[in-house]
Amino acid sequence: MTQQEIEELAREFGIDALAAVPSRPVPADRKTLLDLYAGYPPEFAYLARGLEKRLDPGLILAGDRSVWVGLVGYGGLPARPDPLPEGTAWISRFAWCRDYHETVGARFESLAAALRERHGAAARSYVDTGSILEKSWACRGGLGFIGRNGLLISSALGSFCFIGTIITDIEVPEPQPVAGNGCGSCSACVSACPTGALPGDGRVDVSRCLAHITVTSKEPPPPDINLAGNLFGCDICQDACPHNSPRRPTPVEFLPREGLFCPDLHAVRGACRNRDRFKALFGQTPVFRRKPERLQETVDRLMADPADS
Ligand code: B12
Ligand code: SF4
Ligand code: SF4
Repeated sequence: MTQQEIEELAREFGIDALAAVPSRPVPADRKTLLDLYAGYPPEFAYLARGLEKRLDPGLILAGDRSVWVGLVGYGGLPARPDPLPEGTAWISRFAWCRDYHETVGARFESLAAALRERHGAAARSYVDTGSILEKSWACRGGLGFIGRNGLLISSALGSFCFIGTIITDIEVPEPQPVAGNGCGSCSACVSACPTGALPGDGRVDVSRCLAHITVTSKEPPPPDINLAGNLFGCDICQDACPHNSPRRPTPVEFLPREGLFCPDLHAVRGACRNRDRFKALFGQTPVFRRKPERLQETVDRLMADPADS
């Protein structure tokens, strides 16, 4: 498979950047990763359980020859108002539209199906759904670098991009060398993070990260953590990043759904108490996967404590 053929496939399936990398175990230190995961909250115990597969895609697909990794940009507009309008909160860009596991997942699955049908290949696709170190493969594919905010940053798309992967038995050549760290002397995300969750070396202190506290945590938001107006997810360390400036336009399918751009907290609280309204407001978005009681705990905190906004 040539680079040109790979680029044509990306265009055909609506993937903004695509690389194919010869598959081999990830050269990460097993103990370092286990130590890292040991510091994560219990909701992430599955990361350590799947460690062997994360380090070696051959354990997912026997006979694997390459990992295809691609990016789909979701833009940076509209910008977050500063300050947020009174009585409203912020829903993260990835969550204010239809769930990317479905929309972006469908593109990678269609590409995997094409590899199976046209090339007789074995191919399995994932978008945040498998035991695979997605950012690491994107780096190896030369699609970007890991910033101090812990995210994959592409020169063309910034960090507002989803990552998808396909493990397959197609043989490919080695891609161009990986781009180096492009943070230079910047540390804007580290200073902007409202909870001090970024030590500045690419790691994230997950128990302090609002993306965990408002999306995956099964506990109410800790009283000592400033929610900074975030109802679901957090974009602050990405909004601060010069690689996301000037802001890229947002493709139509990733624009905020009605009622989800700076939603009114009273409306959200009402929806948390009524299943039909919850479905009408959040159905098919990532927010719908959150238990209404959990979301309401965040709403209550945001309404009770203006310092959180
Ligand atoms: C668990 C998880 C989280 C957790 C923990 C995040 C973390 N940093 O570990 C929480 C809930 C906090 C989270 C938050 C968010 N997440 Co998340 N998350 C994941 C998930 C499911 C697994 C990540 C993981 O395994 N982490 C553990 C570490 C060890 O693995 P790793 O980060 O991949 O690390 C490897 C490389 O990064 C590399 N590496 C690490 N540091 C450095 C430093 C340098 C200099 C270099 C060269 C390499 C390097 O080495 C590691 C081992 O190989 C991935 C999907 C996936 N399967 O990968 C999405 C994913 C990382 N999340 C994503 C998103 C969008 C987010 C949020 C932006 C959502 C939001 N707006 O609220 C936030 C961002 C918070 C932040 N600043 O990172 C996207 C990121 C896209 C991108 N451009 O990078 C992913 C890839 C999902 C997807 N398919 O699009 N997430
Ligand atoms: S997502 Fe928010 S809380 Fe998490 S590291 Fe970035 S700025 Fe900090
Ligand atoms: S804000 Fe600065 S330090 Fe943080 S990821 Fe972007 S370039 Fe790197």
